[in-house]
Amino acid sequence: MARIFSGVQPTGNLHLGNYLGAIRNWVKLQKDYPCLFCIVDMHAVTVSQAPAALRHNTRCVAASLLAAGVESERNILFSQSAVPGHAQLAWVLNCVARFGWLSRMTQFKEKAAGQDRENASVGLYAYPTLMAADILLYRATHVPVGADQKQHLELTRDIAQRFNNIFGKNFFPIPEPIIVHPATRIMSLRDASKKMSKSDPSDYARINLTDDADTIALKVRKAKTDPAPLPDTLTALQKRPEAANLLGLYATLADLSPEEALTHHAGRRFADFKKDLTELTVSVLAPMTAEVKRLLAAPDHLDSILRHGAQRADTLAGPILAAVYDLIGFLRV
Ligand code: AQP
Repeated sequence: MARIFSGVQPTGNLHLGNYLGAIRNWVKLQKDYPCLFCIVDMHAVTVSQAPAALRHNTRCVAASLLAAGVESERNILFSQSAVPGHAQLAWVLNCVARFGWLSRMTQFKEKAAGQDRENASVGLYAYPTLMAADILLYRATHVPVGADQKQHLELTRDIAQRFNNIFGKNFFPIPEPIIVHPATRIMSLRDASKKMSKSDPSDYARINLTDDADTIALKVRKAKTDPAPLPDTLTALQKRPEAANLLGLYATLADLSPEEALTHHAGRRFADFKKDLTELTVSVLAPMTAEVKRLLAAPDHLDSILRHGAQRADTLAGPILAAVYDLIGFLRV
């Protein structure tokens, strides 16, 4: 049976990049497949998080997912640390994965490169085996992934394969990626060489799903651009990363191809184009922002949705984890 697992880290407010690159797609996928939507707080703590902020961000992410259209009754919405099976299976998979495999993971190298490598957490290094556990704990068959997670999903496939070879043929399905189109990668509004990110120290680098219309207008107005008007060919646009990012953002929000968006806006000055971009962004986000506010005002209700989701996830995971324990020889008394 097909089953999708998707995760998002509660490392901050969800932003337009998360929405357009991932969540909008999840909302479509939930119509055709049973889905687990997991707020991966255990992944978040692989880099340091302030405890109160982590709790707040977990509720914020839950509210944003619901406001974006994730249906918590049809699917399962929960936080990772509420289901112990993630940590339990991760340990087993740590022992199945090979040290050399993890050493080749480029995301660890990139993330650890920004800090003193000796000081990076062991959790950051082992992040991919926890991700493998997230997926395999539910025998998920499909995982929507952006380019940055492709290598981790490959590793999950290798781990599943090795487990199957050692302990039991075809126990884990080998999960398939659902590749997100690279054009939906939204870059920082301050530096188009970096992706829009929750943990960017500058709030002007991103548009949050909780930003009001004035804040969105200000951020778009301040978004880095160059002095020339928008060009009339995609080739010319590609040479101007900031312009390409804003046009790409417009195209994605309007459900147009970059070519179509360029046909509408070629030759326009940024001052004018940015007004249209603001209007479009506000029209897409305003209903979500209002719903996020409403949900965050009732944290008990949000918590009960997450609690119910965790119970359902735990019910699915229990027999799979028990079978893993039997296969590897843990005596269960
Ligand atoms: N800028 C982006 N454009 C398109 N898609 C994006 N995603 C993230 N940023 C962009 C997609 O959102 C999903 C959830 O991401 P995540 O929270 O698990 O982790 P991330 O990719 O590390 O996101 P951030 O915002 O950059 O968080 P931090 O700053 O904590 O690292 C994923 O499917 C991701 O591809």
